[in-house]
Amino acid sequence: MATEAEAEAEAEAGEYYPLFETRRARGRFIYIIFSLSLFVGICFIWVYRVSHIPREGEDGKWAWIGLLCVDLWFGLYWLLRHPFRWNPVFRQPFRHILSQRYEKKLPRVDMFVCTADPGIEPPVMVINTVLSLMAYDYPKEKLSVYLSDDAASDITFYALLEASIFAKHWLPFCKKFKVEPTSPAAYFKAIASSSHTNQHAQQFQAIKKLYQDMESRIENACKVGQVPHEVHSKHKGFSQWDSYSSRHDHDTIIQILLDGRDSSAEDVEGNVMPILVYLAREKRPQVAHNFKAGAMNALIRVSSTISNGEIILNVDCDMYSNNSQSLRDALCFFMDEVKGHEIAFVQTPQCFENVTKNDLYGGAMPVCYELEFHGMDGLGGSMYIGTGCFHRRDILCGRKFNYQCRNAWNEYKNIDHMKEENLHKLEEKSKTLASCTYEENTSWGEEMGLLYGCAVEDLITGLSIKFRGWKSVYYNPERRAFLGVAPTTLPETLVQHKRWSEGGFQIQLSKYGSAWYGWGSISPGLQMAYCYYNLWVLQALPTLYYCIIPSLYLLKGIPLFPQMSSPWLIPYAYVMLGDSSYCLLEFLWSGGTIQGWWNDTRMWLYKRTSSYLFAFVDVILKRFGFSESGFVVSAKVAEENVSQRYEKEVMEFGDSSPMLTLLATLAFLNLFCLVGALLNQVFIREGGLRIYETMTLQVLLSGVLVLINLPVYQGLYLRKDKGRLPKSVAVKSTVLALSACVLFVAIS
Ligand SMILES: *[C@@H]1O[C@H](CO)[C@@H](O)[C@H](O)[C@H]1NC(C)=O
Ligand SMILES: CC(=O)N[C@H]1CO[C@H](CO)[C@@H](O)[C@@H]1O
Repeated sequence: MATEAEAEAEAEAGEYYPLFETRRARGRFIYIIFSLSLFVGICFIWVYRVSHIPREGEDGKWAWIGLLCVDLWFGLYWLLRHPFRWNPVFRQPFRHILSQRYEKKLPRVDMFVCTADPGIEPPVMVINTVLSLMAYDYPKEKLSVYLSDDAASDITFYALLEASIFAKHWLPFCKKFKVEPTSPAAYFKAIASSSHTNQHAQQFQAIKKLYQDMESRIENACKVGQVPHEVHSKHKGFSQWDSYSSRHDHDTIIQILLDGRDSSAEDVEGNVMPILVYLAREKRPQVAHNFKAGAMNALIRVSSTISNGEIILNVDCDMYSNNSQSLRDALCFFMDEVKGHEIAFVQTPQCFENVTKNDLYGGAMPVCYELEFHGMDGLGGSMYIGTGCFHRRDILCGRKFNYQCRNAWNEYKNIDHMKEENLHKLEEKSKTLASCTYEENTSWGEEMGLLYGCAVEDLITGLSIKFRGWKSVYYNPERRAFLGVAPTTLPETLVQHKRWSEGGFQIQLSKYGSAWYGWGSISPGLQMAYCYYNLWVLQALPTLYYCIIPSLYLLKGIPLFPQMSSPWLIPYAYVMLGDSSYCLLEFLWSGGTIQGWWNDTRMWLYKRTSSYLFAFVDVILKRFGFSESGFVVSAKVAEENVSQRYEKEVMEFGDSSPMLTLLATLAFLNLFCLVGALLNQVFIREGGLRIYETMTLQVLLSGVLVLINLPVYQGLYLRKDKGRLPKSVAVKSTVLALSACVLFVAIS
């Protein structure tokens, strides 16, 4: 192959430069010493628990044994955290070298955008994502954008039709003025807020008006729930909705809106435009549609007949491209002559444009994206997280790794079939590929494409690719490649984490979770790192135990931790202080704030005691064949006053739900226990500060839990707005917590 020969020649001449470089993190030695010292502390805690079990008949024996188990589990789980921190690596691509070497040979790229509900994911947002991708700085004849609409909404189709017309103005405008970001909505917002005057004011105003007109037409259509009459009759695409009966029961709808070929697919300056395709795969009520994985697989097949790009980019419909160069950056990894051939996918972090300063719901997960993913990359590759990820098509379709196979980038060919077959035939062919029955008796969903049957199809697919011998790269540029919308209410966040933790646990229970299945294909460190994420749900019960039992025993006056004067207090203090300060430092280093860390800690608690618990129960129930697997689309857009509260970082509790009741019950339980114990101290017991001496840690624990739950008490007593804790939840949880306390004290 020419490329390889060239590279070798360059390498021989001593002037070979790779397309990307990898740097390792420093300071690992200090980290290892520190972790070892913490581990010694943890061992002392274990020893204390084992050696101080209360004797038969003494109070608190069983509680103590429970704590022993919980402490053991926390210590072991803590060990799993380390592989992430052994060897974080940071990648830097060199796109100018890519241009020098491969500008003429750049591969075709197919970009998939999936949407599932026009009510939650408004069409205007979706087309902004589409437009931002179409405007990538890349040869336009090699780009294709596919929108998969699982709701088969004619309004989304209408929006895409409008976008295809607007794009004819937008793409030349972006090119001419080097517009960044290339999502029109984000661009106009950024320009509006920047003060410097615009040199190209006239064209700017013109295009802004075009955009606003389009936006209002689409929003109107959404409001009345109907496509304007004149458009409906003018475009033949809408006739495909004639046989449509509901979003769960319809034929495949496919429309090639821009075919990248004829003159109707040129922009206003006569340049080629990317191919643009709308797809709503066939749905029948009796056939499982496999959620997003099913949509992605239909897209993979349909795109293979239309453009067959070698690289597939997949983004959520709310994640617009914030950097028109990031496609070239990603290609640097794939096309590198030395390492590129073993890389299956390039993952960028999931970043959000509307995370507030202190990130009330912990949505940004800075430690995860700024540290842990880099750590996984150092161990053989980060996970595939379902958005902002570039894949090689053949690998996504099941190809196994083989040391012999080197990069072979096909010469770019004109898509001749588009000329030969007419578009109508091509669409007909694609329809069968997206039909419900196509996958029967095939290995789609098992070996090919995204895997089925797991709530986190992306994670398990990425893992199966690793098991086939491939590596992946985590690319985390300072200027974000994609920006999305983070959950803006508490219930949304909790539901999202329920799905994630549930899916992780499903993976752990599948063949991919076992240590021996992946033996030899992924490193033990990476296996541990995956375990760390996949076992989230097992944190639920131990955390609940820590939130309930020590506080109840505090109320009753039975100590479960070492006294102030005991030397055993030292390991406790060291582990607690050491670990929290380490986590705090890590959080700050990752770009968070102190208040943000406190919020993150609160969410850490809430996720464990509600999302993970419910996920755990659900997985167990499903194992025994009880409930149905359901995918909840997290609501992505808020009402007016909800977003105001979000910006002020006031917690949004939402409607009454079992998750909320549980959280509130725990909050009240701790409040009652703490207050009860203190009152007991003041009014009943004589002799001063006894519990401070004997039960310092329990008082502290309850105290911290009360402090962390302040928003709950506020939400009940102090707030008057709509986002406050629902009355019914407040009543239920107060009654529950109170009766738990009373019962517990009475039983003894
Ligand atoms: C998004 O892109 C703009 C430039 O267009 C840049 O100024 C901004 O920092 C980027 N945002 C993030 C979060 O990286
Ligand atoms: C959908 C949504 O809530 N968007 C908000 C994201 O945050 C910015 C400011 O931080 C708001 O202006 C958006 O309305």
